Amino acid sequence: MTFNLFEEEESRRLWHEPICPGAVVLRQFALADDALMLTAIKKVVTQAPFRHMITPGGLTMSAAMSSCGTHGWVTDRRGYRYAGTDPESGLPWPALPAALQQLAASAASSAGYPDFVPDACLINRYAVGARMSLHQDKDEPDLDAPIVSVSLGLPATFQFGGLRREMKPLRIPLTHGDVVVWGGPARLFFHGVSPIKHGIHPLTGEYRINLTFRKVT
Ligand code: MD3
Ligand code: FE
Repeated sequence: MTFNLFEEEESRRLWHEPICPGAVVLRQFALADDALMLTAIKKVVTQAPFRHMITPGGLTMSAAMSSCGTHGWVTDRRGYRYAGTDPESGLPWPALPAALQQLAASAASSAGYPDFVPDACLINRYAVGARMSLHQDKDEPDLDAPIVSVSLGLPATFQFGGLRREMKPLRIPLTHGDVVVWGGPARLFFHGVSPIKHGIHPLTGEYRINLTFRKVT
């Protein structure tokens, strides 16, 4: 048997970090596929460009968003919902790239959700200073399905609370290539993203990109 120091080093760079029952960070799970994912996203956003949506309360979101898959998440003065077409174009959302769907399914499987098949991906783009305030993700009909999130580009501090908004959130650093799987008891926990600090990432420049894979149908 050959003893490959480099291989051992490579495997040591990827590890599971449980946050609480139902939530686990898979550090650098997506790192090897970073360029592939960014290329796929670039193609999606030529068809469904990033846009700053308006909340029902009339505020413009600081993160720009797009979606791919059977449904996209949209918000406007009428409320939040999943929609089968992009309201900007009236066209169906771009297809969910198979390589991205497979990566999300394999992350979920590695976290104990072997049957997760996402059908939608929400793409969030954060410029320096952009944030996301504490919220719950509860627009998906099947709350037994987890959500898989992939962080790319500039680092972020993720805020992870509990079932009630008042619970003081944990602060979890997420960097390029980190994947988080949220399911079970953590699925409805409040969460948010602190304002992105300035920096330049070699692949994304002055942005953080977050992908969330969801089962919407
Ligand atoms: C915990 N996005 O798109 S991903 C969102 O970094 C969203 O862009 C953040 O919150 C971002 O809705 C956080 C991590 C995440 C996603 C869904 C969750 C954490 C979650 C659902 C339940 C609990
Ligand atoms: Fe969320």
